[in-house]
Amino acid sequence: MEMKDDIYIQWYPGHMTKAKREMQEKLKMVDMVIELRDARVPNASKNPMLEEIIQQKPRLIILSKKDKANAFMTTRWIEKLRNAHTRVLAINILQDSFHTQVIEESQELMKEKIAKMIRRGIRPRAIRAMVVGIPNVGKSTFINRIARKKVAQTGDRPGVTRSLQWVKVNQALELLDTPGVLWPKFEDPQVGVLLAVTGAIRDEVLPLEEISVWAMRYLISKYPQQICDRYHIEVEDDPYEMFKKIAEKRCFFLENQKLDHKRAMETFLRELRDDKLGSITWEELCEDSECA
Ligand SMILES: Nc1nc2c(ncn2[C@@H]2O[C@H](COP(=O)(O)OP(=O)(O)O)[C@@H](O)[C@H]2O)c(=O)[nH]1
Ligand SMILES: [Mg+2]
Repeated sequence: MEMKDDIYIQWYPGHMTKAKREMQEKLKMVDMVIELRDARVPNASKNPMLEEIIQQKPRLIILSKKDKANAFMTTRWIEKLRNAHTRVLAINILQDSFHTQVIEESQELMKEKIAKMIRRGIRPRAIRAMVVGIPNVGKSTFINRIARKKVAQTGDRPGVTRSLQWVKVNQALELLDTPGVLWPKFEDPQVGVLLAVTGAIRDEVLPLEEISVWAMRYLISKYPQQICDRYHIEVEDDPYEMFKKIAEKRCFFLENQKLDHKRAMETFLRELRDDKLGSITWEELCEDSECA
């Protein structure tokens, strides 16, 4: 049985320290890091300590779930995140064929190191990379698809020590078979909201009203047309008015004949996550360096 990663379980301080230390151990074995983030929330889906953990290792950022994000915003995020030792690709991991692209980007990142080896007469071995990211960004799906087989991940359980296994992508690139699972930026409440909106956090642990009202407010200001197209209602500034209209439109009534706002909120959130409101990016580019 595959254990589903969860944003909240296990992340007490001791566990974070352990995850960090384990990753630093594994990093000694790799040339570069493939960091997965969710293209809809490129900032909220990062680990706050990643840069400190990977130090100066070259990094390929994969913005996953490209199909669910706004294409224009994804282009802008790619530009924002790219730098001298970071390359960025946006992909739909479930459908795109990204095998060649990932190999080429990795070779590009390792170009100087490879050239140096060749100059010194050393035949370059395959580039070794490690996949890292917070839960639910698509790490397992990515490894399985790029390896073109189901990679066993028995080492996911804590306390199971085993030797490092490499998954061969081709003769130029191999990956560590288990991804490094890191924690999100818990201390920022907005990150919690964004991870909830995108469905990375189980609904039982979040306040439905806060999440749906925030999401509706954001759509009203950035994606009003997508609300119109879905619900055929006129868009107003007040999110609560919108839930009222949705309840009316869908005939969501309580036993006392009053409108059932809660049901409208639940329906809206479910439809959002099922992509019924189209492709949406939930984070604007921020100017401060916190964002990269
Ligand atoms: N639409 C879409 N879904 C994806 C994509 N990548 C992963 N998923 C889905 O996201 C969920 C989490 O993926 P998983 O590989 O388990 O994430 P992990 O926790 O990082 O290992 C699964 O339901 C995947 O099918 C993508 O690019 N597009
Ligand atoms: Mg996984």
